[in-house]
Amino acid sequence: MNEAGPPDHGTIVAISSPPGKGGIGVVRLSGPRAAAIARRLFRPAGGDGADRQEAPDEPGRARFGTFVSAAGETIDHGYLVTLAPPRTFTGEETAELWAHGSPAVLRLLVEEAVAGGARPATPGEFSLRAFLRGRIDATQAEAIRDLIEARTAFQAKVAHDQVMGRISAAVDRIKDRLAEAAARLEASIEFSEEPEAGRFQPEGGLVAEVRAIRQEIERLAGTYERGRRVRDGAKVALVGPPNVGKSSLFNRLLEEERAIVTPVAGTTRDPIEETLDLRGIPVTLVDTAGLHEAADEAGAEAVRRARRALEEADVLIAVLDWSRALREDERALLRTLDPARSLLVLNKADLPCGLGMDRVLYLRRRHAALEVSALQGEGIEDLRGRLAGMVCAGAPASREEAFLTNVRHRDLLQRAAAALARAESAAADGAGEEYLALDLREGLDRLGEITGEVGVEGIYERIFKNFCIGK
Ligand SMILES: Nc1nc2c(ncn2[C@@H]2O[C@H](COP(=O)(O)OP(=O)(O)O)[C@@H](O)[C@H]2O)c(=O)[nH]1
Ligand SMILES: [Mg+2]
Repeated sequence: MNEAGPPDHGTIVAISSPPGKGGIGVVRLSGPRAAAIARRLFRPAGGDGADRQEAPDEPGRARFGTFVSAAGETIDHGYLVTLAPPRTFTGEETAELWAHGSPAVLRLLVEEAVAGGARPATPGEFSLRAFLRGRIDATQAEAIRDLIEARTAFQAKVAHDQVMGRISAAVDRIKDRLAEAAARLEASIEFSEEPEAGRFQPEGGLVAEVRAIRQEIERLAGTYERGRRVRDGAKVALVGPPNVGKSSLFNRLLEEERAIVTPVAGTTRDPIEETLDLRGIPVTLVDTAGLHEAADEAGAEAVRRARRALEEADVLIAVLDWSRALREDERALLRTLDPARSLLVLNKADLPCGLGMDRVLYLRRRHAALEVSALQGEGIEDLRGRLAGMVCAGAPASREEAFLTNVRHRDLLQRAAAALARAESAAADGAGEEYLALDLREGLDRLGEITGEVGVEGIYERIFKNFCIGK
């Protein structure tokens, strides 16, 4: 393996459809012999096979036939699609075998392709090749992974915008502007002997231009704070003593019977997680065991896990029982609630109030408590709205604006901005233009790293290695 990734330019093969069974499964080959290897595994229908050489498959057209082993045994039937370079995903000759989605069949096809001269692909190797051949840049490769891993339709749309080059376009605009400033500066250094060297300076002066570019970089980097929610989603944990209706509420919010609801206290041992789509943000809802005194070892472990879930949560939904008076441990829970990241819910509002109206008024005022009935569904839409307001606060609501969802991009932008800030303060200190030029180049390099045109060494390790095989 060289520093950029796998070394050879041979033909690679992998199952590109998801693991497991399905109606259709796809084995993909890429490389100089992709079509030749695939054709040897394929007998087009409607011929005895003798005319295969005379009737080559047309690039981009699916051809129906049977897949056969080197020994001549039929494996399955399906389609062969060959694609001619350079207009393929990898930029190389590509062949796809569409068979039935049987893991055994697909594995057999891969083995036959390997016997025919292909090599099993490493994780992310198709994407790496696409990158190395300039078909996609690093941000687009990363976005493909995000697209595949999207849990909500909004996430998928945002990722697709990035696959289509939205982040690269935003970065390239800034980079072009910085490259021009750097080129002007370098020209003015080169011709510094000439009386008119200053004519290379941008209008308004170099420092003002560098500052404006830095601010643009910082603005783009700042969108990450909002964009990360779209990509990472949020974790919301239900907390409260046993039997107040946490699991019932969990099911209500998910509109399905997932958590086990029982009238016996302390049945939810493991935190149970499910994902909820709240205005496009994937919200992982966690139902915890009650934070009660553990009666046995398993109960103690459940409480520990519940505590951990609470620490990791972005938002807590604290649940109390409307139908009875507060207990001491519940008062203690109320004292620990951080209003910025918690919602207080008074459940069982279908029953007569046992909390006492004074207490209810106080909880409404102090904690903006919400009365709901998990059993009958009252107040659930309000709760959903309040939760969405909290979880989605600040997250972009539309895909119209470009925003970052990838921390690698944010970090490189911050490093580029830091380099420009150094240039600005060097200029203020009267440093020579050569120093400024170095800082501007440094800024350009960091921007170039975002799309992957700079720093190709080790890019396989940093970006592609974590992809799955077949991608
Ligand atoms: N009347 C009424 N009973 C409820 C409500 N929510 C839950 N319960 C009942 O309270 C008991 C405990 O509920 P569960 O969801 O298991 O509570 P958890 O221990 O906090 O998870 C069950 O018998 C539920 O049917 C509600 O809104 N109204
Ligand atoms: Mg429960």
